[in-house]
Amino acid sequence: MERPRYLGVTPPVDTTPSSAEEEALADELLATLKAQGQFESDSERRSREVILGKIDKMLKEFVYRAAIKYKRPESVARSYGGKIFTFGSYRLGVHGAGADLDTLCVVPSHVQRSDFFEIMVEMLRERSEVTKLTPVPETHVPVIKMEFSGVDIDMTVAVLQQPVVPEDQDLADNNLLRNMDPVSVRSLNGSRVTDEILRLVPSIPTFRLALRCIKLWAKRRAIYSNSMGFFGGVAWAMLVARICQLYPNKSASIIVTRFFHILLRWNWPTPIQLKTIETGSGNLHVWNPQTSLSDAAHRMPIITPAYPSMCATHTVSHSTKQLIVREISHGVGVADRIMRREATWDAMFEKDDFFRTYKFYLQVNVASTDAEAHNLMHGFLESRLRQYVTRLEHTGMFVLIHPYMNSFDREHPCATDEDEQQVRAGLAPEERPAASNTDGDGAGGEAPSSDKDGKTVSLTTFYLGLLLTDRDRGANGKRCIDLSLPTQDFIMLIKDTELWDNDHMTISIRFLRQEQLPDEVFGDGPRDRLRSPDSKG
Ligand code: 3AT
Ligand code: MN
Ligand code: MN
Repeated sequence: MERPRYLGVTPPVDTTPSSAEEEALADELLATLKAQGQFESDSERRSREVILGKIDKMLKEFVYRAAIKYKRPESVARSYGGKIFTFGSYRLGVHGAGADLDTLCVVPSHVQRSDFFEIMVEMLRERSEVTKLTPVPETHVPVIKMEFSGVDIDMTVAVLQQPVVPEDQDLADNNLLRNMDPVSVRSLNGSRVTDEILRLVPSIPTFRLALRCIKLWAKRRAIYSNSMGFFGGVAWAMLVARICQLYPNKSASIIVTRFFHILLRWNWPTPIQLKTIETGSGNLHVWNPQTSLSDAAHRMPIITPAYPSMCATHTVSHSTKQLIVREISHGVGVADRIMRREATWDAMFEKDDFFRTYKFYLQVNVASTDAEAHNLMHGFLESRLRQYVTRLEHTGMFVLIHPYMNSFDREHPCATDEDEQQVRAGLAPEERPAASNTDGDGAGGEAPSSDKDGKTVSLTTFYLGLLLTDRDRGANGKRCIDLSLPTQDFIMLIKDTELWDNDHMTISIRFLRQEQLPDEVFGDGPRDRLRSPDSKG
C-alpha cells in the first residue's frame, strides 16, 4: 500500500507557506514567550543534560546489581544494559524554566519492579545530589519523585520482556508490549506517546513554538489540568499537533490562529486523532466508542497515537466542556486581533478573571497540623474535586460549576486554639479577630516554631464558581440554596481515604457570595466589581 504523502487522518487544508507578515508574527510570539520567562537558561539546560547522564549511569549500575542479586555470573552481569528515556514537556521540547524532568528507566526481564523500589531507591538515597526522595510504588504508574541537583525528577520504570536492553533500544515496536505486565505497559505509554506525537508533526520547531503559546494561554486562563476536568499537557500537545498536520507549511502564528478557529467549530464528540487508531494484536483495551459505553461517554475525546490508544481527556465534564469552549471562543477574538495587529501577543496571556466572574462560590478548605501528610492530602483532594462537581451537577441547580485550577496554599502560625479553629474553617485574616497577633505582627509570630504553644496549620483552599439556574427562586424571588447533601457526601468521600488523619486534619466547605471572597484571591489587582455571565443575580 502506498503511504499517503501527508501526516494525519485527512489531507491538509492548506499546504502553502506563510507570508512574510505571518513569519514576523511568529518571531514576535517567540520574543513575547521569552520576555514572559518561558525558556530555561543555557546553564539550566546543560545542568539537565548532566543529570540525565548521571541517572543513566546509575540505571546501568542498578541493572548490574539486580543481576548479581539473581546470581547471574559476574562476567555477563555487566552486559544487560538498561536505558533512560524522557517524556513529558522536556521530551517534547516545550518545558519552561523549573519544569520537572520526566524520565523512564527501561530495564531487561531479570529485573523486578520491586528491585527498582529497593535497590535503585537505596542507590539514590546515597547520592548527595538527591533530596526530597519520595518513592510512590503503589499507584497507577509507579514513580520515584525526587530533586536531583535541585531539579524536580519523576522517574518511572518499565520491564521489557527481553534479556538485554541495548544502547540503541527503540520503544516504537508494538511487539514490545507482548506479554508485558500491565503496569509496565502504562509506564512505557507516556514515552511512546510523546515520541509518536513528534513523529506525526510536519515541522517540530513550528509545533514547539505554537504549543508553548497554547500551553501558556491555557495556564493563564486556568483551563490546564487533567485532574480537574480540563486538558493536560499531552492533550494540548495532540491538539496543536493536529493543527500542524492540517497546515504543514504555516508558521506558528497561523497554527495558533487556526487552532482557535478549528476548535471553536469542532463537532464534539467527534474525536481528535493524529493517525488511524491501531487495533493491535494483543488484548489491550483500545479506545472505541462503538464497543465501550464509557468511551462513548467522553465529551471531547482526544486520542493518543501510540498503541494502545486511549482518550487523554476522559475527565471532561458537562461544566468543564462549556468552560473550555468559552475560553476557545474568547481566544478566537484575541488571535484575530493579534493577526490584524490590533493587539500584541501579551493579550493572549492575560490572566483569567475567575474571582470576578461569579456571584457565588464554594470554598473547599483542608487543614492539617502535619505538613507532610497535608501534602499528600492536597494531591488527593485535587484528584477528587471532580467528584464534588459531578455531585453538584446532579442537583440540577446549576447551569455551570467552575472548578478553579489553582489552589491557595499557606502555612498559618496559630497562637490560640480559637485562631486555629478559625484558620481550619477557612476564615481569611481579615475575618479573624485573633489573626493580628499571629499573621502580620513581626514580634508575635513570624517564626512558627518559636511559638511555645502555637501550632502551624497548613491550609489548602480550592474554589468552585457557581452559576445558578433560575429554578430555585421561591415565590418571593428569594433563592433557597441547600447544598448539604452533595457536600456531606463529598466530605465523607474525602474522609474515607487512608490518607485521612482525623486527629490532625479538618475539611470545611463554605458557600460565599462574591463580596465575601478573601483579599488573597485578588492578588495585587483591584477588587473591582462583578463582571459576569451571571448577570441575572
Ligand atoms: P510540565 O512542564 O511538567 O508542567 P508535562 O506535560 O511534562 O508538563 P507532567 O510532568 O505532569 O506534565 O506529566 C508528564 C506525563 O506524565 C504526562 C502523562 O503521560 C504522565 N502523567 C502525568 N501524571 C500522571 C498520572 N497521575 N498518572 C499517569 N501518568 C501521568
Ligand atoms: Mn513534566
Ligand atoms: Mn512529571
